[in-house]
Amino acid sequence: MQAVGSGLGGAPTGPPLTKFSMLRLAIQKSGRLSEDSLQLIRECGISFLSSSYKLKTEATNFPLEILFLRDDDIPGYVQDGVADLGIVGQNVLEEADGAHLQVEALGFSKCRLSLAVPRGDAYESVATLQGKNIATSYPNLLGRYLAAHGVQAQLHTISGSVEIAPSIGLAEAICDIVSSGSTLLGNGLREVETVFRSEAVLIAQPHLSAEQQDLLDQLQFRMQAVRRAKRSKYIILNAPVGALDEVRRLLPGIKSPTVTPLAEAGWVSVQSVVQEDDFWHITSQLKAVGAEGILVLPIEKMIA
Ligand code: PRT
Ligand code: ZN
Repeated sequence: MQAVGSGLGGAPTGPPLTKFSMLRLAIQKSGRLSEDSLQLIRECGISFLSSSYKLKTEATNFPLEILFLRDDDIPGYVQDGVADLGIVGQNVLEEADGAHLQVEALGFSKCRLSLAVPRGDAYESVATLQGKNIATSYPNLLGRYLAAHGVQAQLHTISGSVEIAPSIGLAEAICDIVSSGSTLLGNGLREVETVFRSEAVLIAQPHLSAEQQDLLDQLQFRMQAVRRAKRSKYIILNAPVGALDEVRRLLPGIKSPTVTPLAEAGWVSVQSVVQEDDFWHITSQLKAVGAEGILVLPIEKMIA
């Protein structure tokens, strides 16, 4: 057992915490969501004792208890109020008819639920699947998708290794989670339709007390600050004074960039924030207007 987490130092805090109330957060015990879920909690400045064999743990500096469960059980536990909050894939949530529980998309574990057919098979549109056998672990999501497209098919619900169903003669098509696409490729399958796009989401039980709602607001405030920071970079550069208007246009920052004169006459240092997605595009334009010594730093937390 070891102490993990960064403590409250440096974490965004927001309004003061309400006392005498607590939230129970269910996360996946072991699987694709586990590490990113724990990481997010740590990045929110919440410390807790972690061990690989425990089923629950308590945060040491926030009124939060963490339950470790199978992901499929999380929507039900939250719906019933056994857990107040959960982190789960939208695919699992939607399959369990729990979409109304979602409070926040978390931006990790992005994947898609897709239909796939053997690479050599003819496929024109979803209508090609009329009357076919389709293997899936997501009969509800797939059933709704096919109904919306007016297609009737026989769905075979299996819980794992869905991708081998066509090669063993169980089905002519499959519907499964795809991320890189290499599993489909390795099994001679071709992705033909995206049924549902998914990412990890925070869910909450419908009957939180006012105090618990306060705590959830605190938690969301921190999660949003962490996500905003991840999407942004801090940028520092030197530019000739004559290029300043152009640099300011490229780097508007949150309010406006910080501009300070350099010891060398005719030059300024500019500090600002750029979005990760725009970074390379903007950097090449900055160089083109004469910027030099461009430094880019990660941002830990970003409060709007
Ligand atoms: O034991 P427990 O029930 O808790 O876990 P699990 O085995 O049911 O779930 P797990 O850990 O595999 O996945 C948890 C969640 O991660 C899923 O519900 C999705 O929201 C998300 N996720 C993201 C994925 C993938 N990426 C993913 N690639 N879930 C599954 N896969 C599998 C997919 O089923 C297929 O077998 O990976 C394979 C495809 O991957 P690529 O990269 O080859 O396309
Ligand atoms: Zn599962």
